[in-house]
Amino acid sequence: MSDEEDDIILSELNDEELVQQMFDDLYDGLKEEIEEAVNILLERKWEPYRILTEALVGGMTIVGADFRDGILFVPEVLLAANAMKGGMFILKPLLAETGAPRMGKMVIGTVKGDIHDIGKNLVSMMMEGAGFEVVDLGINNAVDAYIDAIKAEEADILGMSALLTTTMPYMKVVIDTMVEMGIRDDYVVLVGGAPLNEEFGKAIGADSYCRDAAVAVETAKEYMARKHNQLAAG
Ligand code: B1M
Repeated sequence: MSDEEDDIILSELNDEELVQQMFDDLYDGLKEEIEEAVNILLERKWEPYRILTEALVGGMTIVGADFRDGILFVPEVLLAANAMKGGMFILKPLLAETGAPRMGKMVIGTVKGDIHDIGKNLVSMMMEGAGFEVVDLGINNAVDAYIDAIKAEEADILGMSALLTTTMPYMKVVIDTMVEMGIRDDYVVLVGGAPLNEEFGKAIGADSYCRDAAVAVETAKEYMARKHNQLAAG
């Protein structure tokens, strides 16, 4: 870091400059600076969701592009991810504070062979914020972990996340196993992750592909509304 950067006082930047600085700090993996900036934006009455999407996810998009292009490498991206998590940790209780009524229960996890968890964590946070109960299985989940959890937790929804083209086919293994066990239709299966798309979601037999955390929340709400209507009608 240069001396010039050392001198930056985050609270003296205007909102636009501060978000730009957060992009730089996220890129450099500066967790404390990210946490300070998140707190400053909160003091400035930014909505937690706006901070999450505009500043943190925005910054991570830049990191992702340079990782793809071979400008950044795994250790640097890990630091960036750690800084992002610092910011998310502050926002999590605030996103969950909306006081929404309990909407339903979701079990979510990243699939076997895959250790990416930022997107999944974001989905969990947003779902909790919307009033869903979320059981987060973490990363690297084999089929048994998913099946055991949805049964034990009596979940309404199974959410799966995959960030690698090599791990996304594993979602089909889980869904096929549910079909074989005769329990597929007992759950709504939502899938997401950067390499997926609508077509893939359909091809593997998921109920819906969710482009981002906000879409996951809306989709989950729609399915729960349908379920409640069916129960009311039946
Ligand atoms: Co990885 N990585 N990574 N990585 N990494 C990607 C995914 C990659 C696209 C980078 C690139 O080349 N451009 C690339 C995959 C290429 C491919 O498969 N085609 C890649 C690679 C290759 C790898 C390694 C193989 C690198 C290596 O070792 N040589 C390795 C694999 C390790 C493994 O999993 N076995 C690896 C490792 C890592 C780190 C550990 C360094 C770190 C992860 C840290 C962590 O997660 N704790 C990392 C990171 C951070 C990334 C990028 C840069 C960022 C991912 C991220 O957090 N995005 C990523 C590049 C990219 O995606 N542009 C990349 C921010 C997050 C908010 O978005 O996860 O997409 P996302 O989640 C979104 C939506 O997708 C959706 O909602 C979220 C919020 O809006 N969503 C869901 C996600 N899951 C959902 C589940 C749902 C619903 C919606 O369920 C209902």
